Amino acid sequence: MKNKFSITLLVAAAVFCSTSVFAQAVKVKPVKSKSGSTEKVAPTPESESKASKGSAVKIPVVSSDEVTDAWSAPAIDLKFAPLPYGYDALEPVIDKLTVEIHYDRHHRAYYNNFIKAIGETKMASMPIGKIFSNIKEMPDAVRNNGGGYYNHVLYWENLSPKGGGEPTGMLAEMIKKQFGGFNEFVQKFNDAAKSRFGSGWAWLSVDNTTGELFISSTPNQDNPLMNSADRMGTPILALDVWEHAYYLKYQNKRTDYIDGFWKIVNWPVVEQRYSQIKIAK
Ligand code: MN3
Repeated sequence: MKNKFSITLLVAAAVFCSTSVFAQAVKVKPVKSKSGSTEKVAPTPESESKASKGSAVKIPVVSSDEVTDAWSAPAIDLKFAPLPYGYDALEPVIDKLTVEIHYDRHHRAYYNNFIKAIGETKMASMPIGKIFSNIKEMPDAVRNNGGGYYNHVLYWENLSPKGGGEPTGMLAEMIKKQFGGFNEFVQKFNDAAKSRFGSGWAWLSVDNTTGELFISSTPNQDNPLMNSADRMGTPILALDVWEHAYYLKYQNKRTDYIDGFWKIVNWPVVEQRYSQIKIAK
């Protein structure tokens, strides 16, 4: 069994490292299984179908303080990754100028200010997930800029000009099991995104203690990894509902932007994140 899980883990790591622009930029080390460790990765759709088609869906449990291995580096070593596509690639859902300003000015500023805020402090050597899980004790500059940096990496990565449609495999099964179906899930996510007052984010995450999927929204640049969150978890789908994400094209019509979002969601990336989440036995 141990070998099987090791293989699953290495395959998942290889897929992740070969497809993630962020992972390439940061030069993430492949995931290694620790001797005697009880941690495992959630089964991939492939391994699941090979193992026991039609068997009960197991709920993965996330180990605390873990984001993904892409984020395990000391925070000071994290890089500002290239955008995974051109500025105009998400048109007509998100226009070229919005993507350019959002990525090259807003996102870049969060990154620069985050690195500036943690430099010469003990936070520099901490993984960003560890900083987030203690965020209530950290300075506001770290909370706002660290969140702003991390959240946007997830957001750009979970969008694609070839996106849309529905998830498959384990994630699709879990969405059906927990929300009743894909359409019900979208409705609930939209409600969270539309009802967030002011600036913030909507999320699909995996609960840190129960392993269940859950939908939430956070204010400002907070995220579900932060110990300030109403419910903590590891986010696998991010939607930015700050006005800077949509105002040039949609003005006050946040609802239209949210409806368009589903046409460009990169489900393979979201599924990959889900499969990478570690199980604490
Ligand atoms: Mn933004």
